[in-house]
Parts: sequence; structure tokens; C-alpha cells
Amino acid sequence: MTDIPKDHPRYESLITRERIVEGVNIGITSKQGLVAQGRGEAFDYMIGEKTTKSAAIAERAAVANILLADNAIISVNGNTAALVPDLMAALADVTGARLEVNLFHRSDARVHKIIDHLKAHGSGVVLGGKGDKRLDLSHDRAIVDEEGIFSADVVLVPLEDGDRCQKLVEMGKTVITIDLNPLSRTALTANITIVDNVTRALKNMIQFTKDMKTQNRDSLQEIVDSFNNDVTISDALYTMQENLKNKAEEKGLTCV
Ligand code: PTJ
Repeated sequence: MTDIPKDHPRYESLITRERIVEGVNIGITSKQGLVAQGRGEAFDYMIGEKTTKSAAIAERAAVANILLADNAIISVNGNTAALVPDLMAALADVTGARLEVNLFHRSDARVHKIIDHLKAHGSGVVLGGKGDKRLDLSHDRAIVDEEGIFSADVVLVPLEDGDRCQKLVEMGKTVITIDLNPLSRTALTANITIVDNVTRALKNMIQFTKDMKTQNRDSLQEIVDSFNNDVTISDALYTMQENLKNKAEEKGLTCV
């Protein structure tokens, strides 16, 4: 890893990038994952590199859904395994959800490397190694575990690529995504879209779970019922528009 000095103004962003590169070097992240990370960084600039109020509302609604679930699964891919293995393990631990490795650019070797990596970062059971069921999709994200994603009622799919999200919604599951691009197919299809960096979102969700865990089911259900995903997506778009406009005004620019 390149040595990034702590006082570098872009320290957090550069360290995140190093983690993805390291993920590719050790064989847990796909090369395509580098492109996905770059896209995420661009949208993070536009959202202001912080958790917005509407993202925090979506994170609370996500936690309420997970706490109410009978079988909640957190899906892990090559990017999230490299970026946030400890936070994934901690979120599973505090919510009682289970982790399942599910890959677009799938190989059995990479699935098992990610399972080992998650365990080395504190995870208990990690599903995804069996691959004993298929979703009705024509690519390898279709391969899932029967006791995991296939039978889950709530699934968290961070940094997802569209098709599977739609399929899971069609199967009647509650699908939560974390995606900095509010216009992606996944963001527009999921039941709960958290427009936030996965590095911030998971930290918040762990804290919210600790705060909400003692609430009774009725009050968790109220949080779920009052959530509106269209408002969340539109707030993210307006926030980006506002941030861009403010930046242009700071520069004294007008349209040509
Ligand atoms: O490990 P695999 O084989 O399962 O592949 C994983 C990737 C991420 C490569 C695959 O799912 C993919 O190609 O995803 P996409 O279509 O690039 O979508 C990823 C989405 O996540 C994009 O909308 C990005 O803007 C967004 N994103 C990228 N980095 C972050 C992010 N959202 C939140 N936090 C990030 N750090």
C-alpha cells in the first residue's frame, strides 16, 4: 500500500482507494470493482462527502426492517469485502443478520477467499459457499444459498448492479441498498435506498442498531411504515443539484 500521510487533505478518500487496490492485489476484489469505486467517489463529491439527513432516515428505516426480519441477509461482494470487512462483521453481529458472499464476477476461489477474509475480520458464519439455489437470472449473481438470500425476507445489497435487486424485489423480499448513485437501476428499484458511502452508512447503521434495539416491534414498524423511498431519492438529487449550484456561485460563474 502507498503510504498516505495522515495530514493529506484527501486522506480518507485516498485510504479507501488503497483498500480497493489492495483487495484486487489479494484476489478478493474484481478489477471492475476499481471502476465502481471511481464512480462512487464522483457521486460522493456531489453529495458533499457526508451523510445527509435523508440518508440517515433511510439508514434508520433499514435497521428497523432488519431488526423486524425473520431471516435478514447482508450480501457481500468484492468491493465491500475490501472496504468494510470489520463493519460488515459488526453489523451482522449487532443485528443478528447473516453475511452471504454473492458475486457478479464469480469464481469459487474468490467466494472462498472472501469468506476467509471476513472471518479473519471477526465474522462468524458466512454463507455463500454452498450456492445450492439459483435466482431466475442469466448471470452468476443468480447463485445463492437456499438458507440465505433465497429464503431471506430482508436483504441488504450494497454496491449492487441492478438485475438481482429487481429479481429480489419481484420475489417479495424487502431490498435495501447502499449506493452513492441515486440514478442507478438498483437505487431506483430497491425498497430502501441509502445514498451514502458504504464506509459511513455501515458505521451509522451499527450505532442506530444499538440505539433502536430495545424499541418494541410496534415502534420499529412505525419507522418502517413512515419511510418513503421516492422522497429519499429526490432529496439526494436535490442535494447534489444544490451543492453543484453553490460551488458554481462560489466561483462567481454564470451559465454561458
Ligand atoms: O465483486 P463483484 O464481482 O460482485 O462485483 C462488484 C461490483 C461493484 C464491481 C459490481 O457489483 C458492479 O459492477 O457494480 P456497479 O454496477 O458498478 O454498481 C456499483 C454502484 O455502487 C455504483 O452505482 C457506484 O456509484 C456505487 N458505489 C461505488 N462505490 C461506492 C458506491 N456506493 C456507496 N459507497 C461506495 N464506496
